Amino acid sequence: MNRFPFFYLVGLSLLLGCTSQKEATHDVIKPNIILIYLDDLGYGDLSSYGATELQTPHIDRLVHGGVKFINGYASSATCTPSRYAILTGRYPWRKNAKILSGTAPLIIDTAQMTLPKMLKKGGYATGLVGKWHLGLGDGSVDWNEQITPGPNEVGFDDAYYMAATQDRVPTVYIDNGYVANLDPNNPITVSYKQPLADVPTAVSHPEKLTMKPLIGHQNTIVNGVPRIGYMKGGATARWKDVDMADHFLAKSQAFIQAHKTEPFFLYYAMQQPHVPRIPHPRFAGKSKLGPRGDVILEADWCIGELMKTLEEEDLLENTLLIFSSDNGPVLNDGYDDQAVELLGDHTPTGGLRGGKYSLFDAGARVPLATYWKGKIKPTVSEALVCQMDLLASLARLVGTEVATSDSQDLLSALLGQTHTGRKALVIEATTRTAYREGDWIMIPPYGGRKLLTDVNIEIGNDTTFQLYNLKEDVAQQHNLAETEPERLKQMLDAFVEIRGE
Ligand code: NG6
Ligand code: CA
Repeated sequence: MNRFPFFYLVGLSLLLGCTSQKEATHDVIKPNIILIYLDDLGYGDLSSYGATELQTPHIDRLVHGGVKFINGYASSATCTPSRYAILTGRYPWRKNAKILSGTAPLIIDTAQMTLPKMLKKGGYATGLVGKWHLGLGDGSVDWNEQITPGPNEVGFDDAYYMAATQDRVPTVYIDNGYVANLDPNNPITVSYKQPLADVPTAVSHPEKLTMKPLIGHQNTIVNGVPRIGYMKGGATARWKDVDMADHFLAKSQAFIQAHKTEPFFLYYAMQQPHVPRIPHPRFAGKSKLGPRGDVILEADWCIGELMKTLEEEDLLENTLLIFSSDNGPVLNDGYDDQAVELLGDHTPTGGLRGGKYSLFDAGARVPLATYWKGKIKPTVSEALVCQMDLLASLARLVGTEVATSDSQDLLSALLGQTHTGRKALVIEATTRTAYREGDWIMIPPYGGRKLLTDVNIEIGNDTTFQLYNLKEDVAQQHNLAETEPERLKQMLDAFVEIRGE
């Protein structure tokens, strides 16, 4: 491994931090990188981002001990597009990325540059543990054979994952392209089109339900929970929802231990607090907020355990941790888990407007923090940054050349050395887009419902242009489109140019 580029590229300020002999001679050169990515965690869901009804001490340790971004964005307000962007460094609307079913084909081109491929080029061992949701196979997956292409074909040496979401079949773990613990005598069939014979669903066997659906989620019942899609067989391979968190944690710890003597990149894609929210019994009832709060506490504990492993292995000072979420919060996302009823004074959006699925800011603005013990000085940064920027930024960190267009090199902001980030960003929500520039956000007119009544979220549609100053009006209550026509025009022109329309 060539160690020199790091020193030239990262610059003097970081180098000055490398005082000890140990750091100067090895570990610090290519830090391990761990991307901790939650699912549907809102801007206000952490005590370090203002929550008072939930305490998340382990995540807070990262947020308060590193750079806490207050203008950090996922590319999108739903999962698949955000995950596409964070892994490819490309705007997801260029690919028309949308929430995928459990049988959708892989949407990342295997020739496409990705974050794990770039890091592999830089000498990293790369691992995925957790939620994938970027599609698998080429359109005709046999779940009983090798499932390819998938994460291993887009840059992960080692990948242990669920295909889509916890609420979608197949409800099995996949270990490097093969369903884990599959008994060939009990093969798996998955269908999103028609029901499978003799498979209990929420409609045919409501008495088998331990969690009731409110919207959708009417199909095959697994562990008492009705899912989206139909699945038969695979009895020995089916996951247990209650120990999914422990399972992914153990896999992550094993990956760290297996690669502790070489630079590694771990994408730890946690499932909380996406539905169905099923905490391990150790966490059930631990928050006052019902399962949604309980699984956030569970995720926080897992992150604490991961940190312990890094400390025990003496890796913490040589590991850059990046914490974020794929999109904003939702309470009722289709199951009766009392998220609305038990909310009390908790504000998952942290005062932003909208939520998951929304072009308003709670859709894509999420907690985002970087932590590197001894290297990053604690600070709160206003820099506008997007998860999509990790590709270009980390390429500079590890000294790998990579051609990017949408992904911007914001390494200095990510390391807290500057509070200057992007000038502008296009955000996406259910295939609609909006444009942020400086403190301003412009949402073009979109027809359709303003309120997604199923989830009770305002999604940003209006028949006229919307223009908000997020610094003065974080809750997006004052539409200034009419009073700021020149700004509106300038932003619209810039937006159209990026969108290429
Ligand atoms: C929606 C599901 C929701 C969730 C979401 C994907 C229904 C009614 N709603 O279609 O429960 O699964 O898709 O969430 O089925 S995401 O975080 O993966 O984007
Ligand atoms: Ca999500």
